[in-house]
Amino acid sequence: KILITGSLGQLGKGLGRLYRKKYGQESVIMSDILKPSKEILNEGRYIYADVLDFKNLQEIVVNCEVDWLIHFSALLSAIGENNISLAVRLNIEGFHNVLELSKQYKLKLFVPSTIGAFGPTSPRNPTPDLTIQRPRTIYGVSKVHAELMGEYFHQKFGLDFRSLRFPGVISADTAPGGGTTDYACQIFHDALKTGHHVCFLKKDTKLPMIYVDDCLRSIEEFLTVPDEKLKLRTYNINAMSFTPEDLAEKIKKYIPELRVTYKPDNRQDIADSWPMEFDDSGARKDWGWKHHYDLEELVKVMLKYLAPIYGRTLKNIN
Ligand code: VAH
Repeated sequence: KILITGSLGQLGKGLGRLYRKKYGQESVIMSDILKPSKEILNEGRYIYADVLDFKNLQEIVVNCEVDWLIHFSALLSAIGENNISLAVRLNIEGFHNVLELSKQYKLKLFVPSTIGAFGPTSPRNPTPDLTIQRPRTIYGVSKVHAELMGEYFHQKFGLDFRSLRFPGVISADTAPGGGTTDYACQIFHDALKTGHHVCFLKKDTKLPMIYVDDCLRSIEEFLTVPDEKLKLRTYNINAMSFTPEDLAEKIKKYIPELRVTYKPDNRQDIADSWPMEFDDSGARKDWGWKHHYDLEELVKVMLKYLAPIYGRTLKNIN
């Protein structure tokens, strides 16, 4: 059985749907501390789970015969900087609970990492799998901690710990969750709703990005790679890099009236400390990772999904 923590978030929702389809509704237990939508409740198992409550988690692992644990619960980069003590508790203490249970019950454990696990002293153009990691956000520090602890428990106790470092994930069906890359989700809604987007990053801020379907497929593929093929427990995953200006230009092909006002805020400092190009050659070589969506495809799939929701029909979008 697969337990997903933080399953109502940007990645959890999509992975829950993918795994329910792939392994059957009874094999997937979506969990979070919020009330789920009717759709999520009706399409399979959902349970309240607070990763800060060890006993609660332990009961679920035992009673629901969990053997895979996908741990998404965390505060992302920007929101973590505004609530450091909660980020420490959730991203570190919560992770320790999950790590301890995975060891105790021999679970396969997946924890997402991020471009945010690197900092200003890491090489940024490109950033390889193995290099200096001195991130400047509590989110990044907690993700480096998770990578190191997971790797240690793998060596010491044989824990099947796996992690992928993701770029900014672009998705249409979940509201952005306090990340620094979330302008790239919001701009699509603003373009369709008002034609005006206020971007919290400078127009030339280049960041690695990935469309959510590619991100979720990378997890699905990575978790079924035979252990002997893995040279690392944590791999970079990439699809493309672009700036807010690049993205706005592509959207203007379909919504020419789009106007962007650039008003950098505290998230600019975070973005300036992150990779600009992300080297995922390790994942491509060791277990055959490849992305499908580039910037053109990303813009089309996002607008095709969102336009009807805003009552818009766009010309020349095939
Ligand atoms: C964030 N979207 O901005 C997340 C991610 C690549 C960054 O970890 O915090």
